Amino acid sequence: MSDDADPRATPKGDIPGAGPGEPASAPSQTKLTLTKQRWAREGKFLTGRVARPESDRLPPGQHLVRDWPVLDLGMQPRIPLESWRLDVTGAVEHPVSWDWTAFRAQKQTQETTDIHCVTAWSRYDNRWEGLATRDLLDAVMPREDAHFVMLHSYDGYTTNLALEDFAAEDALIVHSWEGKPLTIEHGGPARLVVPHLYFWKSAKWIKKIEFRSFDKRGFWEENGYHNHADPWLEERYSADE
Ligand SMILES: Nc1nc2c(c(=O)[nH]1)N[C@H]1C(S)=C(S)[C@@H](COP(=O)(O)O)O[C@H]1N2
Ligand SMILES: [Mo]
Repeated sequence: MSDDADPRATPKGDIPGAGPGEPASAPSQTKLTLTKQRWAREGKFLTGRVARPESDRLPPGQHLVRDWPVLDLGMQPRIPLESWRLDVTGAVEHPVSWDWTAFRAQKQTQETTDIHCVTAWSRYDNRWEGLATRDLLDAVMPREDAHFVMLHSYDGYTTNLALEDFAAEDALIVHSWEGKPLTIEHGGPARLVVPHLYFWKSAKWIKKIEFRSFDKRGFWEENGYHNHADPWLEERYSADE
């Protein structure tokens, strides 16, 4: 038995009132829900990731460490909380410039995730707390032409991500690790953590998040690293692109 042949059947995935050219019917159709429906239609944020058994937890070519190595360009900026700012700019409906109090007043999320560094160490079970990138997206509302994100840091570092990678459900802008404020060497006051990509995509000392229509390579992406950086596909070097 099948109802496939019935031409009157509503196509799967059809979102009432949000089709092309159709006005939103209910007053509850806010701009935000419409944007989310558009993302759903376009398949945004479907990264194709699957849950893995414990035996498959370590990506190819990685080894496990228990300590947490420090890697950066050698300059660790010290930003007093009184002068700290996070600017969210570019292709968004509502740009923001949060001071520390405003940033800490955002909705809080906790996640426990693994770190995979391109220099071949991985560290399991890091307990983070901060602002989920999806909640940041709800606050600033990316415009329809926003497809990429550039992260700018207080040490001059940059790194680029596709919007759907930035918006991964476990991606956070963190201020705490294991229940304590993030130390300066690991990117405090606040850093990005995008667990499903190599760790160079997780900008420390975050200063500005810029939404863009076109992609542009960040610091390591310009200097020989892969533009995407999926550890499960060993996307380490730009020569492999
Ligand atoms: N601002 C900034 N963020 C950065 C870097 C940097 O040099 N500056 N290095 C990246 C690299 S290459 C890695 S592996 C991780 C290291 O983070 P950790 O020192 O907390 O282990 O930070 C990433 N984020
Ligand atoms: Mo790295």
